[in-house]
Amino acid sequence: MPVSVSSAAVGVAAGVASVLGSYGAAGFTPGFIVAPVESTLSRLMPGQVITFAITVLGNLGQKLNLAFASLLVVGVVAAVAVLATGLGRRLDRPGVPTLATLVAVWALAAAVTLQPVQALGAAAGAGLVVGASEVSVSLGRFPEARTEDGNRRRRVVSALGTAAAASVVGVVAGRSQTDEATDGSSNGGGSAGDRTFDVADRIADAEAKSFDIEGMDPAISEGFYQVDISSVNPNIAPEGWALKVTGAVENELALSYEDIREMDHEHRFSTIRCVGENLNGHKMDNALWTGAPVASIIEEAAPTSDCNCVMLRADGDGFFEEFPLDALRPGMLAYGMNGRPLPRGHGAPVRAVVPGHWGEVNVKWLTEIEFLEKEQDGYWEKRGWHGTGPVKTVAKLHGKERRDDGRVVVGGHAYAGLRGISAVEVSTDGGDSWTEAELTERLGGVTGPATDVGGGDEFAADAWRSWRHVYDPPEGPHEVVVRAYERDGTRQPEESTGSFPSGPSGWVSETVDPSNL
Ligand SMILES: Nc1nc2c(c(=O)[nH]1)N[C@H]1C(S)=C(S)[C@@H](COP(=O)(O)O)O[C@H]1N2
Ligand SMILES: [Mo]
Repeated sequence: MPVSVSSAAVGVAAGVASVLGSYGAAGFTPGFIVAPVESTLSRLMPGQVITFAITVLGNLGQKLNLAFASLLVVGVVAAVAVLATGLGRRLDRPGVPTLATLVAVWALAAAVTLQPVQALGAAAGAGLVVGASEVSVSLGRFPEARTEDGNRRRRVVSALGTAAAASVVGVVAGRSQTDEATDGSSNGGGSAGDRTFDVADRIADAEAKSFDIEGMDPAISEGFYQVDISSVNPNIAPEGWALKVTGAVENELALSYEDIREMDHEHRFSTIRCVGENLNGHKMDNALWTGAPVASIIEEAAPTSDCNCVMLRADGDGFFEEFPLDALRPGMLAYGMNGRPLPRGHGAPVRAVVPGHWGEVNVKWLTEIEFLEKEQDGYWEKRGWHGTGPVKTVAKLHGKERRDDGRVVVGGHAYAGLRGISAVEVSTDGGDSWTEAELTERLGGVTGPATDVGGGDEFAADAWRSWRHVYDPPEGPHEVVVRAYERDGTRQPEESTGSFPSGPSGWVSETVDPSNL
């Protein structure tokens, strides 16, 4: 079937309107027609490509993937609309092209998203555009006087105009749908406002142990980073959620959200850091988590294998990670973050928080704990990463500020997982001489198993500490280097490596130019 330029233009307009119509109906949730396409693309992407994207393109890689997936959907819907219009027109009955487009695009969207009701948004977008182009030709006082060319122009112009209008409506509606799904919550910063959980004393403790330096977060991160295998996060209501405990256990369990909420709970500061981040990057953050210790669940399930390995899974996005059971034992099933319900982007309704290990084992939207007979690779390990072990030690340098008296203040957060931070040293001459930095006390107000690992009951065993150093700067740019010491006195290794495959290591070193501060 030959396709004219004008039909193709109407088709593309229908494709765009359908993607934005779908966004309008579903917002940025899995019902959005692009979501399953994007997540399938990232899942199929070869390990090397995805590693290149992470280490070289950073967050841009995922945005490109989303853009590509959107274009792909526009193209497919355009083709469907052109076909449906063509077939409909052969029947030579007004309305048939529009109806055929509506039905075909709805079927496509419903099949892709498995959300038949929200799929109406995609169908409506495409249907409106094709409908408008039909109407523009059939209406008019002297249709017989119209030329073929004029008709073509009218079809295209009305299709484009309708697509533009539908897109605006879609964007506005989609935003509010997204907000609704995300509960209006941001990413759980530490600032004031009504809190669901009684954590005011702990938040106050963290505020008191924060340094206020330009460029550096307080002790509770203001914008907790997010790393996901898919751009569009699962959207799981607590009532629809369940946790299965399966595999090599004496008692398989199925727990509802209510069950988890009825268990003993604790509030615990824990830092999470992504293995794929840059050495002085921003994918390391700290929050106060509220949840149930996982130890009692492990005990109730009674593991039968001696593999010491466990797989956590999230059905919502198909993520899974395997790591030692001993690492999970002091972990928690978190449903609160900084005193509020866990935000959708951080794994609502329940995520794992595993002390001391790289971010990837902190599985979000957790739906299954499977005890294994023997070890298996997790999602990222299948792609070449070694990101399930204990974190490496780092002292970040994010805060840089010039004081009125001309002195310079630098600062950051230091984190060594459960090995703990005992000191941070700073050099302002590229590593020739070193001074001990000021260090905040460990965050407090924590009880529970994670604190058995040194530090006593009052301290968070797995939270970062903040450092600060004030000095008289030399003239012009100079190199500031930072290095951390663990609790047992071990100094972190100087040698620097990239993040692939087992996380970045080395001393952070940044050029500071006092005249730019
Ligand atoms: N279900 C699921 N859990 C997940 C991920 C994911 O993509 N899907 N990403 C992991 C990675 S790589 C990291 S670093 C942390 C990040 O947690 P955050 O997004 O709350 O910062 O979540 C982990 N848990
Ligand atoms: Mo990560």
